[in-house]
Amino acid sequence: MQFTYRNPERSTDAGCIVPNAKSIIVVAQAYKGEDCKASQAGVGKVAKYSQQDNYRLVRGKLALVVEVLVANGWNAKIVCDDNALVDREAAYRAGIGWYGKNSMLLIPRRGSWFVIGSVITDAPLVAASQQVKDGCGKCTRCIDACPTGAIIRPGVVDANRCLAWLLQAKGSFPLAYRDALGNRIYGCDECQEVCPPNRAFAMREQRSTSQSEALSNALGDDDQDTITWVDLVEILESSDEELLDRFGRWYIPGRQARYLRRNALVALGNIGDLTSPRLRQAILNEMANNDEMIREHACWAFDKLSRTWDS
Ligand code: B12
Ligand code: SF4
Ligand code: SF4
Repeated sequence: MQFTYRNPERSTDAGCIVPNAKSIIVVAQAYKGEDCKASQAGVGKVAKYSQQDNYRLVRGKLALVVEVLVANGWNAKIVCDDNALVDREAAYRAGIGWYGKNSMLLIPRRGSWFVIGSVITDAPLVAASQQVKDGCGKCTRCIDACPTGAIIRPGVVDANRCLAWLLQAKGSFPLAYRDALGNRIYGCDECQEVCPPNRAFAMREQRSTSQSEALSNALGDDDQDTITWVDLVEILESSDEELLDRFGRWYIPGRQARYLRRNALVALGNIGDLTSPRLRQAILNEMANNDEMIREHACWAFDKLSRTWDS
C-alpha cells in the first residue's frame, strides 16, 4: 500500500516536518456517530468516523495549540491523517492507548471511537505520559467478526481484504468480497462494533452525558453537516456534480463519482428489493451506462437480486 509506506523515512521522522523537532502533542478526537437503520430497504451504512468531518474538527483544535506555540516563538505544524506521520504510533508513544488486535488504538475505558491528530514542534516539552499496557487479553472478537478475514494476525490487517480499503480503492470491486460488503457504502466498523471496551463505553455513555460530550458541544463539534446513512437508489439517480457536492469530503478515488455508484450497486445487490419499481429502474439505467465498470456492477446486482426474487 502507499499511504505512510510511500515514504517511510519521512513518515517516521518528525524532523522532516519541523526541523529540529523536539516534541509531538497528540490529540484523540472522540466521535459518536449513529447506528444505521440496517433493516430499512435501500439504506447504505456509513462508518461512524465519516458521518461528520472529524479530521476538520481535530485540525481546528490543534490550530489553537499551534497558535500558542508560535506566539511563544516556536515552530509548530499540524499533521492529521495525511501520511506524513504514522499517527497511531505517535499516539501510542504519547500514552494515549494500546494497539488492539484489530490494529486500532484503544483508550482504556473508552475504546477506539476516536481519530488522531498531532502537532509537531521544536519546543522541548516535558513528556507527561506513560505507555498504556495491552488491554485485549485473550479476546479475539474482532478477528472472528471481520467479514473478510482481513485481520490475519493479532495487530496485522491485510488492507487488500479490508472493506474500508476496498470501498476506497480504484477499479472493479473484487467479486470475492462483494457479498461480505453487505450494505456498507463508506468505511467499515465491524471490528470496532464487536469490541468489548467499545461496547462497555457505549453502555456507560447511554446512562450519562459525559464530560467530553459537554466539552465538544461547547466547542461546536456538532455544528456541521452530518451523513448518518445514505439512500442507495438516490446515489444512482444523482448527477456526478450532486454526488461530489454531497460526499466530497470522503476519500473518493480520483474524485470520480463513479466509485460511489459502484459501491452503491454492490450494496444494492446485497440488500435491495427488485419489487421496488424505483430500484429496478435505477439498476436498469446503470446497465445501459457508458461506463463499462458501472455496467458490470449493475449486471452483477441485477443478477443477484433476480436469483433471490426467483427463489
Ligand atoms: C492506510 C490507513 C488505512 C488503511 C490500512 C489500515 C491499516 N490497518 O494499516 C485502510 C483504508 C484499510 C484503513 C482503514 C481504517 N482506518 Co485508517 N488509516 C490509514 C492511515 C492513513 C495510515 C496507516 C498506516 O500508516 N499503516 C501502516 C502501519 C505501519 O501503521 P499502523 O497502521 O499505525 O500500524 C501499527 C500497528 O499495526 C502496530 N503493530 C504492528 N505490529 C503489531 C502487532 C501487534 C500484536 C499489535 C497489537 C500491534 C502491532 O504497529 C504499527 C506501527 O505503529 C492512518 C493515518 C496515518 N497517517 O497514520 C489512518 C488511521 C490508522 N485510520 C483510522 C481509522 C479510523 C480507520 C477505520 C476505523 C475507518 C473505518 N471505520 O472504516 C478503518 C479501520 C481498519 C483497521 N482495523 O485498521 C485512524 C485510527 C484511529 C484509531 N483509534 O486507531 C487513523 C490513525 C486515522 C486518524 N488520523 O485518526 N486505514
Ligand atoms: S474495518 Fe471491517 S473489513 Fe477492515 S479489518 Fe475491520 S472488520 Fe475487517
Ligand atoms: S475486539 Fe477484543 S481483541 Fe479486538 S481490539 Fe477489541 S478487545 Fe482487543
